[in-house]
Amino acid sequence: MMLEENANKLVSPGRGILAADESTGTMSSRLQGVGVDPSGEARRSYRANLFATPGCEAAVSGVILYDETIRQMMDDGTAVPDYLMAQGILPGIKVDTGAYPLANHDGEKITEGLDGLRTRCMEYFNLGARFAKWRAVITIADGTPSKACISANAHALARYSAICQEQGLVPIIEPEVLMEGDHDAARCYSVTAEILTATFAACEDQGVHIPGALLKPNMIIAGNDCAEQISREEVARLTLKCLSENVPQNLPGIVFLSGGQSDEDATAHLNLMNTMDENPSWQLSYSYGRALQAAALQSWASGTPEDSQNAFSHRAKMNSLARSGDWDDTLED
Ligand code: 5MM
Repeated sequence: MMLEENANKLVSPGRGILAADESTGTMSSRLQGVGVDPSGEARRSYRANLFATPGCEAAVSGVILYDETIRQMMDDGTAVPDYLMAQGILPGIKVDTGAYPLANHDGEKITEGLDGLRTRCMEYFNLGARFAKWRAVITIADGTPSKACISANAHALARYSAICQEQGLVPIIEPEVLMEGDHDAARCYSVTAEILTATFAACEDQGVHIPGALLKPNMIIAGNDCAEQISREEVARLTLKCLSENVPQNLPGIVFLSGGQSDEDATAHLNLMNTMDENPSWQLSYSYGRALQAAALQSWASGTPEDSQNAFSHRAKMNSLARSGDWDDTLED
């Protein structure tokens, strides 16, 4: 079955996903952050250079694109999804339309985009997409997340997944528990367990075919403002424990988000999980945005296009090694 085949391709050994699906507002502010004037052409040329990195297909199985990018061209006029496909990289597409305030629940968000999703998926499939992504945002604070936020987002993730599969797209299910806040790792654990349980229960209700889907979760980490940070080993151990308790065994793979971790932390955590004895049934891989692009973006602004490709190539290689537990920090020098 094509869904299962593509899901397994995305988590094939030594490879992972590049999340390059920043919406126009986010990508523009990232470019402005390094001193580059944002425009459609600025976003295109930065990303086209990234995708053209020589040899990156060894570490990149798929790229998540944004609506603007899936319609853009590489420098030589080849359509971006056609170029990626020719390199053996599956094109993906972000299909949610963003996270908006959840009515009656201050500070909480619901991800929108279900209206018209079937039609948009048909168009994206015809443009070359073979997988999709939808991100739910869960904020930890006093009294949140609410039951309403958990159940509404879980329901939307499941509805999205069912529609994508119907249209031949592998859904990446991304329920992100944010790192912002002063909560400890135990609270991150319990909230992550709660959203994962609710999401997979909703997926079962909607008839989602789990062997044809991937999960993109956060790791178990104390909030940015928490005084008690935990070690890399603890992050890896707790993350695996939480996933083992709350994720179906027949899911082909887990592709983590980096969520604002440093580049090296994101790599080290993944590496540690891939060296642990627990031996989970799913592949453990990456779908990093910032942790794969931060250095490349900086070099795009301050160096040559080749410098940017070298920076991306290095991070991609480090994370590729982390897939088999073969990374260590001496390789970063
Ligand atoms: C790449 O950024 C994605 C889209 O973000 P916006 O809709 O806010 O512009 C985002 O969903 C991303 O794919 C995930 O958060 C993972 O990226 P990180 O940087 O957390 O690894």
